[in-house]
Amino acid sequence: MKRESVKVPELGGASEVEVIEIAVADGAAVAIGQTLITLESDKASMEVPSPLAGTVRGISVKVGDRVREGDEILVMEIAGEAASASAPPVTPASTVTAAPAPAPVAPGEGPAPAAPTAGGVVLALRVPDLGGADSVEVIEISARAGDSVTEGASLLVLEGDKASMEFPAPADGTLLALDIKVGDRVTSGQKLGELRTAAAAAAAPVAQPAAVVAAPVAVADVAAPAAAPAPDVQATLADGDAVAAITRVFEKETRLAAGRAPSAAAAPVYAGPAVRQLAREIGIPLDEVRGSGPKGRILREDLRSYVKTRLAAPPATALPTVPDVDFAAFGPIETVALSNIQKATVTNMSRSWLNVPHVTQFDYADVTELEAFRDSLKPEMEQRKNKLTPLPFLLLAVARALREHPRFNAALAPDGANLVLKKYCHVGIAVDTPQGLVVPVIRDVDRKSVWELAAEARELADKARNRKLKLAEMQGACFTISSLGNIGGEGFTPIVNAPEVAILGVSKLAVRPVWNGQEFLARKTLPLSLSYDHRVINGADAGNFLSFLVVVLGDLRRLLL
Ligand code: CAO
Repeated sequence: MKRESVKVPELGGASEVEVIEIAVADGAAVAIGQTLITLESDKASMEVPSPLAGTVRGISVKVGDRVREGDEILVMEIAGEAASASAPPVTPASTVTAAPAPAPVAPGEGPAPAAPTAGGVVLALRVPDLGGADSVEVIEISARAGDSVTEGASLLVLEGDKASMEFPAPADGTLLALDIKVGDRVTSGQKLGELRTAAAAAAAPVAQPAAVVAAPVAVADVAAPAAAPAPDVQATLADGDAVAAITRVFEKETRLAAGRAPSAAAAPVYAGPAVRQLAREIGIPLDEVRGSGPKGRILREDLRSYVKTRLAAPPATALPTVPDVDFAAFGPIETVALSNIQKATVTNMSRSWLNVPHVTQFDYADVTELEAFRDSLKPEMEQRKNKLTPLPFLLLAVARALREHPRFNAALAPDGANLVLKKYCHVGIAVDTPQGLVVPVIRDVDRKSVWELAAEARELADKARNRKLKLAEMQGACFTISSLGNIGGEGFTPIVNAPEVAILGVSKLAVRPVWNGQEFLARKTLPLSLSYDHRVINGADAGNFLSFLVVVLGDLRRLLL
Protein backbone atom coordinates (compact mmCIF):
# COMPACT_ATOMS: atom_id res chain seq x y z
CA MET A 1 0.00 0.00 0.00
CA LYS A 2 1.27 3.40 -0.89
CA ARG A 3 -0.06 6.81 0.04
CA GLU A 4 -0.11 9.74 -2.31
CA SER A 5 -0.94 13.33 -1.64
CA VAL A 6 -3.34 14.81 -4.18
CA LYS A 7 -2.92 18.55 -4.58
CA VAL A 8 -4.71 21.51 -6.00
CA PRO A 9 -3.79 21.78 -9.67
CA GLU A 10 -2.69 24.88 -11.52
CA LEU A 11 -5.45 27.44 -11.24
CA GLY A 12 -4.84 29.12 -14.56
CA GLY A 13 -4.06 32.50 -13.13
CA ALA A 14 -6.32 32.62 -10.11
CA SER A 15 -4.26 32.88 -6.95
CA GLU A 16 -6.76 31.54 -4.46
CA VAL A 17 -10.10 29.78 -4.87
CA GLU A 18 -12.74 28.49 -2.52
CA VAL A 19 -13.58 24.84 -1.91
CA ILE A 20 -17.31 24.75 -2.53
CA GLU A 21 -17.99 21.05 -2.68
CA ILE A 22 -16.30 17.86 -1.53
CA ALA A 23 -17.51 15.02 -3.68
CA VAL A 24 -15.86 12.08 -1.91
CA ALA A 25 -15.90 10.79 1.64
CA ASP A 26 -13.00 9.61 3.75
CA GLY A 27 -12.59 5.90 3.12
CA ALA A 28 -14.32 6.01 -0.25
CA ALA A 29 -12.90 4.14 -3.22
CA VAL A 30 -12.37 6.49 -6.15
CA ALA A 31 -11.58 5.94 -9.79
CA ILE A 32 -9.29 7.97 -12.02
CA GLY A 33 -11.17 10.98 -13.29
CA GLN A 34 -13.77 10.90 -10.54
CA THR A 35 -14.46 14.34 -9.16
CA LEU A 36 -12.82 14.91 -5.77
CA ILE A 37 -13.73 18.51 -5.02
CA THR A 38 -15.14 21.58 -6.73
CA LEU A 39 -13.32 24.88 -6.53
CA GLU A 40 -14.81 28.26 -7.24
CA SER A 41 -13.38 31.68 -7.85
CA ASP A 42 -15.42 34.85 -8.11
CA LYS A 43 -16.66 33.97 -11.53
CA ALA A 44 -15.77 30.41 -12.31
CA SER A 45 -15.83 26.93 -10.91
CA MET A 46 -13.67 23.91 -11.55
CA GLU A 47 -14.03 20.28 -10.67
CA VAL A 48 -10.83 18.56 -9.68
CA PRO A 49 -10.79 14.99 -10.94
CA SER A 50 -8.78 12.28 -9.25
CA PRO A 51 -5.46 11.55 -10.97
CA LEU A 52 -5.29 8.18 -9.21
CA ALA A 53 -7.43 5.20 -8.41
CA GLY A 54 -7.44 4.25 -4.76
CA THR A 55 -9.01 4.82 -1.38
CA VAL A 56 -9.34 8.21 0.27
CA ARG A 57 -7.35 8.28 3.52
CA GLY A 58 -7.87 11.71 5.01
CA ILE A 59 -9.34 14.82 3.44
CA SER A 60 -7.23 17.92 4.10
CA VAL A 61 -9.74 20.57 3.09
CA LYS A 62 -13.27 21.43 4.02
CA VAL A 63 -16.01 23.37 2.30
CA GLY A 64 -15.33 27.08 2.63
CA ASP A 65 -11.52 26.73 2.74
CA ARG A 66 -9.60 28.96 0.39
CA VAL A 67 -6.83 27.05 -1.34
CA ARG A 68 -3.92 27.78 -3.66
CA GLU A 69 -2.17 25.75 -6.29
CA GLY A 70 -0.19 22.93 -4.65
CA ASP A 71 -2.23 22.81 -1.45
CA GLU A 72 -3.03 19.27 -0.39
CA ILE A 73 -6.60 18.18 -1.10
CA LEU A 74 -6.46 14.69 0.31
CA VAL A 75 -4.33 11.62 0.77
CA MET A 76 -5.02 8.56 -1.34
CA GLU A 77 -4.01 5.00 -0.58
CA ILE A 78 -3.10 3.06 -3.68
CA ALA A 79 -2.99 -0.72 -3.69
CA GLY A 80 -0.38 -3.09 -5.18
CA GLU A 81 0.62 -2.65 -8.78
CA ALA A 82 -1.40 0.45 -9.18
CA ALA A 83 0.86 2.15 -6.67
CA SER A 84 4.02 1.40 -8.53
CA ALA A 85 2.44 1.95 -11.89
CA SER A 86 1.16 5.35 -10.92
CA ALA A 87 4.72 6.59 -10.28
CA PRO A 88 3.62 9.25 -7.84
CA PRO A 89 1.85 11.88 -9.86
CA VAL A 90 1.67 13.86 -6.69
CA THR A 91 0.22 16.75 -8.51
CA PRO A 92 -2.92 15.70 -10.24
CA ALA A 93 -2.63 15.18 -13.92
CA SER A 94 -5.49 17.55 -14.25
CA THR A 95 -4.58 21.09 -15.01
CA VAL A 96 -6.46 24.05 -16.03
CA THR A 97 -5.60 25.46 -19.39
CA ALA A 98 -5.68 29.18 -19.58
CA ALA A 99 -7.00 30.94 -22.55
CA PRO A 100 -4.44 30.94 -25.32
CA ALA A 101 -3.33 34.15 -26.91
CA PRO A 102 -5.93 35.67 -29.13
CA ALA A 103 -5.72 34.55 -32.72
CA PRO A 104 -7.24 37.28 -34.77
CA VAL A 105 -9.37 36.23 -37.61
CA ALA A 106 -7.86 37.41 -40.82
CA PRO A 107 -9.92 39.66 -42.98
CA GLY A 108 -11.75 37.65 -45.50
CA GLU A 109 -12.01 34.60 -43.29
CA GLY A 110 -15.43 33.47 -42.27
CA PRO A 111 -18.61 34.53 -43.88
CA ALA A 112 -18.78 37.15 -46.53
CA PRO A 113 -18.89 40.62 -45.06
CA ALA A 114 -22.32 42.01 -44.63
CA ALA A 115 -23.16 45.58 -45.32
CA PRO A 116 -22.91 47.87 -42.35
CA THR A 117 -26.29 48.59 -40.94
CA ALA A 118 -27.63 51.56 -39.09
CA GLY A 119 -27.72 49.38 -35.99
CA GLY A 120 -24.07 48.32 -36.02
CA VAL A 121 -22.17 45.42 -37.53
CA VAL A 122 -23.03 41.78 -37.89
CA LEU A 123 -20.85 39.36 -35.98
CA ALA A 124 -20.70 35.67 -36.74
CA LEU A 125 -20.89 33.71 -33.55
CA ARG A 126 -18.55 30.74 -33.66
CA VAL A 127 -17.68 27.89 -31.34
CA PRO A 128 -14.35 28.58 -29.67
CA ASP A 129 -11.37 26.27 -29.69
CA LEU A 130 -12.45 23.15 -27.87
CA GLY A 131 -8.96 22.32 -26.71
CA GLY A 132 -8.77 18.99 -28.40
CA ALA A 133 -12.30 17.80 -27.99
CA ASP A 134 -13.95 16.71 -31.21
CA SER A 135 -17.27 18.19 -30.34
CA VAL A 136 -19.34 19.36 -27.40
CA GLU A 137 -23.04 19.36 -26.79
CA VAL A 138 -25.33 22.36 -26.66
CA ILE A 139 -27.05 21.83 -23.32
CA GLU A 140 -28.83 25.11 -22.87
CA ILE A 141 -29.98 27.96 -25.04
CA SER A 142 -30.82 31.15 -23.22
CA ALA A 143 -31.71 33.47 -26.04
CA ARG A 144 -33.42 33.37 -29.38
CA ALA A 145 -33.37 35.27 -32.64
CA GLY A 146 -34.70 38.78 -32.18
CA ASP A 147 -33.63 39.09 -28.55
CA SER A 148 -31.73 42.14 -27.44
CA VAL A 149 -28.69 40.98 -25.55
CA THR A 150 -26.08 42.69 -23.50
CA GLU A 151 -22.40 41.97 -23.70
CA GLY A 152 -21.48 39.03 -21.51
CA ALA A 153 -25.03 37.72 -21.23
CA SER A 154 -25.13 33.98 -21.65
CA LEU A 155 -26.47 32.92 -25.02
CA LEU A 156 -25.97 29.21 -24.57
CA VAL A 157 -24.06 26.61 -22.60
CA LEU A 158 -21.82 23.99 -24.18
CA GLU A 159 -20.77 20.88 -22.39
CA GLY A 160 -18.19 18.17 -22.94
CA ASP A 161 -17.73 15.05 -20.85
CA LYS A 162 -16.25 16.85 -17.92
CA ALA A 163 -16.84 20.51 -18.24
CA SER A 164 -19.38 23.01 -19.34
CA MET A 165 -18.89 26.54 -20.54
CA GLU A 166 -21.07 29.46 -21.12
CA PHE A 167 -21.12 31.20 -24.47
CA PRO A 168 -21.59 34.90 -23.75
CA ALA A 169 -22.70 37.61 -26.14
CA PRO A 170 -19.54 39.36 -27.39
CA ALA A 171 -21.27 42.74 -27.50
CA ASP A 172 -24.51 44.54 -26.83
CA GLY A 173 -26.86 44.05 -29.73
CA THR A 174 -29.61 42.04 -31.32
CA LEU A 175 -29.39 38.35 -31.91
CA LEU A 176 -30.15 37.87 -35.60
CA ALA A 177 -30.00 34.09 -35.66
CA LEU A 178 -29.05 31.12 -33.51
CA ASP A 179 -28.98 28.11 -35.79
CA ILE A 180 -28.64 25.36 -33.25
CA LYS A 181 -30.88 23.54 -30.81
CA VAL A 182 -30.37 21.86 -27.47
CA GLY A 183 -28.78 18.46 -28.01
CA ASP A 184 -26.80 19.48 -31.11
CA ARG A 185 -23.10 18.64 -31.06
CA VAL A 186 -20.89 21.43 -32.33
CA THR A 187 -17.23 21.63 -33.27
CA SER A 188 -14.49 24.26 -32.99
CA GLY A 189 -15.11 27.19 -35.30
CA GLN A 190 -18.63 26.13 -36.22
CA LYS A 191 -20.89 29.07 -36.83
CA LEU A 192 -23.72 29.18 -34.34
CA GLY A 193 -25.52 32.31 -35.37
CA GLU A 194 -25.23 36.04 -35.90
CA LEU A 195 -25.47 39.09 -33.73
CA ARG A 196 -25.90 42.68 -34.89
CA THR A 197 -24.12 44.98 -32.51
CA ALA A 198 -25.70 48.08 -31.16
CA ALA A 199 -24.54 51.26 -32.89
CA ALA A 200 -22.15 52.27 -30.12
CA ALA A 201 -20.62 48.85 -29.98
CA ALA A 202 -20.05 48.80 -33.70
CA ALA A 203 -17.76 51.74 -33.55
CA ALA A 204 -15.45 50.22 -31.01
CA PRO A 205 -13.87 46.79 -30.94
CA VAL A 206 -16.06 44.27 -29.23
CA ALA A 207 -15.31 44.29 -25.58
CA GLN A 208 -13.44 41.32 -24.29
CA PRO A 209 -15.47 39.37 -21.78
CA ALA A 210 -14.28 39.41 -18.25
CA ALA A 211 -13.43 35.75 -18.19
CA VAL A 212 -11.47 34.87 -15.13
CA VAL A 213 -9.38 32.21 -16.68
CA ALA A 214 -10.86 30.38 -19.54
CA ALA A 215 -14.24 31.82 -20.13
CA PRO A 216 -15.11 30.94 -23.66
CA VAL A 217 -15.98 33.72 -25.94
CA ALA A 218 -17.24 33.35 -29.43
CA VAL A 219 -14.70 33.83 -32.15
CA ALA A 220 -16.35 36.83 -33.62
CA ASP A 221 -15.94 37.40 -37.31
CA VAL A 222 -16.65 41.02 -37.84
CA ALA A 223 -18.67 40.94 -40.97
CA ALA A 224 -18.26 44.61 -41.69
CA PRO A 225 -16.17 46.57 -41.92
CA ALA A 226 -13.88 43.73 -42.90
CA ALA A 227 -10.74 45.77 -42.62
CA ALA A 228 -10.79 45.77 -38.87
CA PRO A 229 -9.64 42.47 -37.43
CA ALA A 230 -12.31 40.87 -35.41
CA PRO A 231 -11.75 40.80 -31.71
CA ASP A 232 -11.01 37.22 -31.01
CA VAL A 233 -10.57 35.59 -27.71
CA GLN A 234 -10.39 31.87 -27.59
CA ALA A 235 -10.76 29.67 -24.63
CA THR A 236 -9.99 26.07 -24.14
CA LEU A 237 -12.54 23.55 -23.14
CA ALA A 238 -10.57 20.43 -22.48
CA ASP A 239 -12.69 17.43 -23.00
CA GLY A 240 -12.05 13.72 -22.77
CA ASP A 241 -8.77 14.06 -20.91
CA ALA A 242 -7.99 14.84 -17.31
CA VAL A 243 -8.30 18.56 -17.70
CA ALA A 244 -11.18 20.23 -15.99
CA ALA A 245 -12.02 23.46 -17.66
CA ILE A 246 -12.96 26.51 -15.77
CA THR A 247 -16.56 27.26 -16.39
CA ARG A 248 -18.34 30.50 -16.21
CA VAL A 249 -21.69 29.02 -15.53
CA PHE A 250 -21.72 30.72 -12.17
CA GLU A 251 -21.71 34.10 -13.65
CA LYS A 252 -25.05 35.78 -14.00
CA GLU A 253 -26.58 33.11 -16.08
CA THR A 254 -30.15 33.07 -17.10
CA ARG A 255 -30.76 29.44 -17.55
CA LEU A 256 -33.75 28.20 -19.36
CA ALA A 257 -34.86 24.69 -19.82
CA ALA A 258 -34.57 23.35 -23.32
CA GLY A 259 -37.25 24.58 -25.60
CA ARG A 260 -38.53 27.21 -23.25
CA ALA A 261 -38.74 30.77 -24.31
CA PRO A 262 -36.29 33.07 -22.65
CA SER A 263 -37.82 35.07 -19.91
CA ALA A 264 -36.59 38.18 -18.28
CA ALA A 265 -37.96 36.89 -15.02
CA ALA A 266 -35.93 33.68 -15.05
CA ALA A 267 -33.75 33.45 -11.98
CA PRO A 268 -30.02 32.91 -12.20
CA VAL A 269 -28.95 29.32 -11.68
CA TYR A 270 -25.67 28.44 -10.05
CA ALA A 271 -24.51 24.86 -10.38
CA GLY A 272 -21.36 22.96 -11.23
CA PRO A 273 -20.95 20.71 -14.25
CA ALA A 274 -21.40 17.50 -12.27
CA VAL A 275 -24.61 18.74 -10.70
CA ARG A 276 -25.84 19.93 -14.08
CA GLN A 277 -25.06 16.60 -15.65
CA LEU A 278 -26.84 14.71 -12.88
CA ALA A 279 -29.81 17.04 -13.15
CA ARG A 280 -29.98 16.47 -16.87
CA GLU A 281 -29.71 12.69 -16.48
CA ILE A 282 -32.60 12.61 -14.03
CA GLY A 283 -34.53 15.30 -15.85
CA ILE A 284 -34.54 17.90 -13.09
CA PRO A 285 -35.11 21.46 -14.28
CA LEU A 286 -32.40 23.32 -12.39
CA ASP A 287 -34.33 26.55 -12.39
CA GLU A 288 -36.84 24.85 -10.08
CA VAL A 289 -34.20 23.77 -7.56
CA ARG A 290 -33.34 25.92 -4.58
CA GLY A 291 -29.57 26.00 -4.05
CA SER A 292 -28.35 25.71 -0.48
CA GLY A 293 -24.66 26.20 -1.26
CA PRO A 294 -22.64 29.40 -1.11
CA LYS A 295 -24.26 32.16 -3.19
CA GLY A 296 -27.25 29.92 -3.69
CA ARG A 297 -25.25 27.31 -5.59
CA ILE A 298 -27.13 24.10 -6.26
CA LEU A 299 -25.54 21.07 -4.60
CA ARG A 300 -26.14 17.38 -5.15
CA GLU A 301 -28.07 17.37 -1.86
CA ASP A 302 -30.41 19.98 -3.32
CA LEU A 303 -31.17 17.65 -6.23
CA ARG A 304 -31.89 14.85 -3.77
CA SER A 305 -34.21 17.07 -1.73
CA TYR A 306 -35.95 18.20 -4.90
CA VAL A 307 -36.58 14.60 -5.99
CA LYS A 308 -37.78 13.62 -2.51
CA THR A 309 -40.19 16.52 -2.38
CA ARG A 310 -41.51 15.81 -5.84
CA LEU A 311 -42.02 12.13 -5.04
CA ALA A 312 -43.91 13.02 -1.90
CA ALA A 313 -46.14 15.49 -3.70
CA PRO A 314 -49.33 14.20 -5.28
CA PRO A 315 -49.03 13.72 -9.02
CA ALA A 316 -50.39 16.44 -11.22
CA THR A 317 -53.32 14.21 -12.13
CA ALA A 318 -54.22 13.50 -8.49
CA LEU A 319 -57.65 14.39 -7.23
CA PRO A 320 -57.94 17.68 -5.45
CA THR A 321 -57.17 17.14 -1.81
CA VAL A 322 -59.64 17.75 0.98
CA PRO A 323 -58.86 21.09 2.63
CA ASP A 324 -56.80 20.89 5.80
CA VAL A 325 -59.12 22.72 8.16
CA ASP A 326 -58.08 24.01 11.57
CA PHE A 327 -61.11 22.68 13.42
CA ALA A 328 -59.83 24.08 16.71
CA ALA A 329 -60.63 27.50 15.33
CA PHE A 330 -64.34 26.62 15.59
CA GLY A 331 -64.44 24.88 18.98
CA PRO A 332 -62.78 22.32 21.23
CA ILE A 333 -61.44 19.21 19.52
CA GLU A 334 -59.63 15.99 20.39
CA THR A 335 -57.36 14.13 17.97
CA VAL A 336 -57.34 10.35 18.27
CA ALA A 337 -54.80 8.15 16.51
CA LEU A 338 -56.23 5.55 14.13
CA SER A 339 -55.50 1.89 14.79
CA ASN A 340 -53.49 0.01 12.18
CA ILE A 341 -56.67 -1.68 10.99
CA GLN A 342 -58.40 1.66 10.64
CA LYS A 343 -55.45 3.05 8.73
CA ALA A 344 -55.52 0.02 6.42
CA THR A 345 -59.23 0.64 5.91
CA VAL A 346 -58.47 4.21 4.83
CA THR A 347 -56.15 2.85 2.14
CA ASN A 348 -58.26 -0.11 1.06
CA MET A 349 -61.52 1.79 0.81
CA SER A 350 -59.91 4.64 -1.13
CA ARG A 351 -58.25 2.16 -3.46
CA SER A 352 -61.47 0.29 -4.17
CA TRP A 353 -63.58 3.41 -4.46
CA LEU A 354 -61.18 5.12 -6.84
CA ASN A 355 -60.40 2.09 -8.99
CA VAL A 356 -63.74 0.37 -9.27
CA PRO A 357 -66.68 1.91 -11.10
CA HIS A 358 -69.42 0.96 -8.64
CA VAL A 359 -73.08 0.28 -9.31
CA THR A 360 -75.44 -0.98 -6.62
CA GLN A 361 -78.54 -3.06 -7.30
CA PHE A 362 -81.27 -3.39 -4.62
CA ASP A 363 -83.93 -6.01 -3.97
CA TYR A 364 -85.88 -7.70 -1.18
CA ALA A 365 -85.84 -11.42 -0.55
CA ASP A 366 -89.02 -12.91 0.92
CA VAL A 367 -87.50 -14.96 3.73
CA THR A 368 -90.77 -15.85 5.46
CA GLU A 369 -90.27 -19.55 4.76
CA LEU A 370 -86.57 -19.40 5.60
CA GLU A 371 -87.36 -17.74 8.93
CA ALA A 372 -90.00 -20.36 9.66
CA PHE A 373 -87.46 -23.08 8.88
CA ARG A 374 -84.87 -21.34 11.06
CA ASP A 375 -87.41 -21.15 13.90
CA SER A 376 -88.12 -24.83 13.54
CA LEU A 377 -84.43 -25.58 14.02
CA LYS A 378 -84.21 -23.82 17.40
CA PRO A 379 -84.31 -27.04 19.46
CA GLU A 380 -81.56 -28.50 17.30
CA MET A 381 -79.55 -25.29 17.65
CA GLU A 382 -79.71 -25.69 21.41
CA GLN A 383 -78.83 -29.31 21.15
CA ARG A 384 -75.85 -28.53 18.92
CA LYS A 385 -75.03 -25.35 20.82
CA ASN A 386 -74.78 -23.68 17.44
CA LYS A 387 -77.01 -20.71 16.59
CA LEU A 388 -78.27 -20.28 13.05
CA THR A 389 -78.71 -16.64 12.08
CA PRO A 390 -79.69 -15.69 8.50
CA LEU A 391 -75.98 -15.40 7.68
CA PRO A 392 -75.10 -19.09 7.03
CA PHE A 393 -78.13 -19.36 4.73
CA LEU A 394 -76.93 -16.29 2.89
CA LEU A 395 -73.50 -17.87 2.56
CA LEU A 396 -74.99 -21.00 1.03
CA ALA A 397 -77.17 -19.00 -1.34
CA VAL A 398 -74.20 -16.84 -2.40
CA ALA A 399 -72.04 -19.92 -3.04
CA ARG A 400 -74.73 -21.31 -5.34
CA ALA A 401 -75.16 -17.93 -7.08
CA LEU A 402 -71.40 -17.71 -7.68
CA ARG A 403 -71.46 -21.15 -9.26
CA GLU A 404 -74.33 -20.16 -11.53
CA HIS A 405 -72.76 -16.77 -12.40
CA PRO A 406 -69.01 -17.36 -12.71
CA ARG A 407 -68.22 -13.75 -13.71
CA PHE A 408 -68.98 -12.83 -10.08
CA ASN A 409 -66.32 -15.29 -8.92
CA ALA A 410 -63.59 -13.56 -10.86
CA ALA A 411 -60.98 -10.82 -10.83
CA LEU A 412 -60.01 -8.42 -13.57
CA ALA A 413 -56.34 -8.97 -14.47
CA PRO A 414 -54.18 -5.90 -13.85
CA ASP A 415 -53.64 -5.51 -17.62
CA GLY A 416 -57.39 -5.03 -18.00
CA ALA A 417 -57.36 -7.54 -20.82
CA ASN A 418 -58.20 -10.76 -18.99
CA LEU A 419 -60.64 -12.05 -16.43
CA VAL A 420 -59.34 -14.54 -13.89
CA LEU A 421 -62.11 -17.05 -13.17
CA LYS A 422 -61.76 -18.71 -9.80
CA LYS A 423 -62.63 -22.38 -9.43
CA TYR A 424 -62.90 -22.18 -5.66
CA CYS A 425 -65.48 -20.49 -3.46
CA HIS A 426 -64.15 -18.55 -0.49
CA VAL A 427 -66.41 -15.84 0.94
CA GLY A 428 -65.39 -12.98 3.22
CA ILE A 429 -67.65 -11.67 5.99
CA ALA A 430 -67.26 -8.11 7.20
CA VAL A 431 -66.87 -8.05 10.98
CA ASP A 432 -67.07 -4.94 13.06
CA THR A 433 -64.44 -4.92 15.85
CA PRO A 434 -63.30 -2.29 18.34
CA GLN A 435 -60.10 -1.95 16.31
CA GLY A 436 -61.96 -1.48 13.05
CA LEU A 437 -63.43 -3.39 10.15
CA VAL A 438 -61.96 -6.85 9.48
CA VAL A 439 -62.94 -9.35 6.79
CA PRO A 440 -62.16 -12.97 7.70
CA VAL A 441 -62.68 -15.49 4.95
CA ILE A 442 -64.65 -18.74 5.09
CA ARG A 443 -63.07 -21.19 2.70
CA ASP A 444 -64.91 -23.61 0.42
CA VAL A 445 -68.33 -22.31 1.36
CA ASP A 446 -69.90 -24.42 -1.38
CA ARG A 447 -68.75 -27.61 0.36
CA LYS A 448 -69.98 -26.86 3.87
CA SER A 449 -73.26 -27.40 5.69
CA VAL A 450 -75.26 -24.57 7.15
CA TRP A 451 -74.19 -25.76 10.64
CA GLU A 452 -70.51 -25.68 9.67
CA LEU A 453 -70.87 -22.25 8.13
CA ALA A 454 -72.63 -20.87 11.21
CA ALA A 455 -69.96 -22.25 13.52
CA GLU A 456 -67.10 -21.06 11.36
CA ALA A 457 -68.57 -17.56 10.92
CA ARG A 458 -68.92 -17.23 14.67
CA GLU A 459 -65.43 -18.57 15.34
CA LEU A 460 -63.85 -16.20 12.83
CA ALA A 461 -65.89 -13.23 14.11
CA ASP A 462 -64.76 -14.03 17.68
CA LYS A 463 -61.17 -14.30 16.57
CA ALA A 464 -61.50 -10.99 14.74
CA ARG A 465 -62.83 -9.22 17.82
CA ASN A 466 -60.08 -10.77 19.98
CA ARG A 467 -57.38 -9.89 17.43
CA LYS A 468 -56.53 -13.54 16.97
CA LEU A 469 -57.04 -13.73 13.20
CA LYS A 470 -54.10 -14.95 11.20
CA LEU A 471 -53.22 -13.25 7.96
CA ALA A 472 -54.12 -16.37 5.98
CA GLU A 473 -57.62 -16.24 7.48
CA MET A 474 -58.17 -12.85 5.86
CA GLN A 475 -56.93 -13.74 2.40
CA GLY A 476 -58.30 -15.39 -0.70
CA ALA A 477 -61.90 -14.21 -0.73
CA CYS A 478 -63.87 -14.39 -3.97
CA PHE A 479 -66.82 -12.33 -2.76
CA THR A 480 -67.81 -10.55 0.46
CA ILE A 481 -70.98 -10.32 2.53
CA SER A 482 -71.42 -7.24 4.67
CA SER A 483 -74.34 -7.64 7.04
CA LEU A 484 -75.81 -4.78 9.01
CA GLY A 485 -78.91 -6.91 9.67
CA ASN A 486 -78.47 -6.97 13.42
CA ILE A 487 -78.13 -3.18 13.44
CA GLY A 488 -80.81 -1.83 11.14
CA GLY A 489 -81.42 0.11 8.00
CA GLU A 490 -83.30 -0.52 4.79
CA GLY A 491 -80.33 -0.62 2.50
CA PHE A 492 -76.83 0.68 1.87
CA THR A 493 -74.23 0.67 -0.86
CA PRO A 494 -71.27 -1.47 0.22
CA ILE A 495 -67.88 -0.86 -1.38
CA VAL A 496 -66.48 -3.72 -3.47
CA ASN A 497 -63.47 -5.29 -1.79
CA ALA A 498 -61.21 -5.10 -4.86
CA PRO A 499 -59.90 -7.14 -6.60
CA GLU A 500 -63.17 -8.96 -5.90
CA VAL A 501 -65.84 -7.80 -8.29
CA ALA A 502 -68.95 -7.78 -6.12
CA ILE A 503 -70.18 -7.52 -2.53
CA LEU A 504 -73.57 -8.23 -0.99
CA GLY A 505 -74.95 -5.82 1.59
CA VAL A 506 -77.57 -7.26 3.93
CA SER A 507 -79.89 -4.95 5.87
CA LYS A 508 -82.46 -5.58 8.57
CA LEU A 509 -85.07 -8.21 8.03
CA ALA A 510 -88.55 -6.79 8.68
CA VAL A 511 -92.18 -7.63 8.07
CA ARG A 512 -93.33 -5.68 5.01
CA PRO A 513 -96.46 -5.74 2.91
CA VAL A 514 -96.03 -7.78 -0.26
CA TRP A 515 -98.62 -7.68 -3.08
CA ASN A 516 -99.34 -11.16 -4.37
CA GLY A 517 -101.50 -9.97 -7.27
CA GLN A 518 -104.70 -10.02 -5.27
CA GLU A 519 -103.85 -8.78 -1.82
CA PHE A 520 -101.10 -7.45 0.41
CA LEU A 521 -99.54 -10.10 2.57
CA ALA A 522 -97.41 -9.53 5.66
CA ARG A 523 -94.10 -11.12 4.70
CA LYS A 524 -90.68 -11.20 6.30
CA THR A 525 -88.42 -9.53 3.79
CA LEU A 526 -84.67 -9.11 3.76
CA PRO A 527 -83.22 -6.01 2.02
CA LEU A 528 -80.25 -6.91 -0.18
CA SER A 529 -77.90 -4.57 -2.00
CA LEU A 530 -75.40 -5.87 -4.51
CA SER A 531 -72.53 -3.54 -5.40
CA TYR A 532 -70.47 -4.62 -8.38
CA ASP A 533 -67.55 -3.63 -10.55
CA HIS A 534 -69.19 -2.34 -13.69
CA ARG A 535 -66.00 -2.96 -15.68
CA VAL A 536 -66.59 -6.69 -15.27
CA ILE A 537 -70.27 -7.03 -14.59
CA ASN A 538 -73.10 -5.64 -16.66
CA GLY A 539 -76.32 -4.43 -15.10
CA ALA A 540 -78.18 -7.42 -16.56
CA ASP A 541 -75.67 -9.82 -14.98
CA ALA A 542 -76.15 -8.10 -11.64
CA GLY A 543 -79.94 -8.19 -11.98
CA ASN A 544 -79.79 -11.92 -12.70
CA PHE A 545 -77.39 -12.61 -9.84
CA LEU A 546 -79.52 -10.74 -7.31
CA SER A 547 -82.76 -12.26 -8.61
CA PHE A 548 -81.19 -15.69 -8.26
CA LEU A 549 -80.37 -14.93 -4.63
CA VAL A 550 -83.88 -13.64 -4.00
CA VAL A 551 -85.40 -16.77 -5.48
CA VAL A 552 -83.13 -19.16 -3.56
CA LEU A 553 -83.61 -17.35 -0.26
CA GLY A 554 -87.34 -17.34 -0.90
CA ASP A 555 -87.37 -21.10 -1.38
CA LEU A 556 -84.38 -22.97 0.03
CA ARG A 557 -85.44 -26.13 -1.80
CA ARG A 558 -83.92 -24.54 -4.88
CA LEU A 559 -80.50 -25.11 -3.34
CA LEU A 560 -81.11 -28.79 -4.09
CA LEU A 561 -81.57 -28.20 -7.78
N1 CAO B 1 -82.05 -8.90 9.98
C1 CAO B 1 -82.53 -9.01 11.22
N2 CAO B 1 -81.85 -9.60 12.20
C2 CAO B 1 -80.67 -10.13 11.90
C3 CAO B 1 -80.13 -10.07 10.66
C4 CAO B 1 -80.88 -9.44 9.66
N3 CAO B 1 -80.44 -9.33 8.43
N4 CAO B 1 -78.93 -10.67 10.67
C5 CAO B 1 -78.71 -11.08 11.91
N5 CAO B 1 -79.76 -10.76 12.66
C6 CAO B 1 -79.95 -11.06 14.04
C7 CAO B 1 -79.48 -12.44 14.38
O1 CAO B 1 -80.44 -13.38 14.06
C8 CAO B 1 -79.24 -12.28 15.84
O2 CAO B 1 -80.52 -12.30 16.51
P1 CAO B 1 -80.76 -13.17 17.80
O3 CAO B 1 -79.67 -12.79 18.76
O4 CAO B 1 -82.11 -12.74 18.20
O5 CAO B 1 -80.68 -14.56 17.37
C9 CAO B 1 -78.67 -10.88 15.95
O6 CAO B 1 -79.09 -10.20 14.78
C10 CAO B 1 -77.18 -10.81 16.05
O7 CAO B 1 -76.60 -11.62 15.07
P2 CAO B 1 -75.02 -11.70 14.98
O8 CAO B 1 -74.54 -10.40 14.54
O9 CAO B 1 -74.52 -12.22 16.25
O10 CAO B 1 -74.75 -12.81 13.93
P3 CAO B 1 -74.73 -12.73 12.36
O11 CAO B 1 -74.48 -14.09 11.93
O12 CAO B 1 -75.85 -12.05 11.76
O13 CAO B 1 -73.47 -11.82 12.01
C11 CAO B 1 -71.30 -11.06 12.02
C12 CAO B 1 -72.20 -12.25 12.19
C13 CAO B 1 -69.87 -11.45 12.14
C14 CAO B 1 -71.55 -10.46 10.65
C15 CAO B 1 -71.63 -10.03 13.08
O14 CAO B 1 -71.24 -10.51 14.32
C16 CAO B 1 -71.04 -8.71 12.89
O15 CAO B 1 -69.87 -8.43 13.18
N6 CAO B 1 -71.85 -7.80 12.42
C17 CAO B 1 -71.41 -6.49 12.13
C18 CAO B 1 -71.46 -6.36 10.67
C19 CAO B 1 -70.61 -5.26 10.22
O16 CAO B 1 -69.91 -4.56 10.89
N7 CAO B 1 -70.60 -5.09 8.96
C20 CAO B 1 -69.77 -4.13 8.40
C21 CAO B 1 -70.51 -3.30 7.49
S1 CAO B 1 -69.48 -2.15 6.76
O17 CAO B 1 -69.19 -2.78 5.37
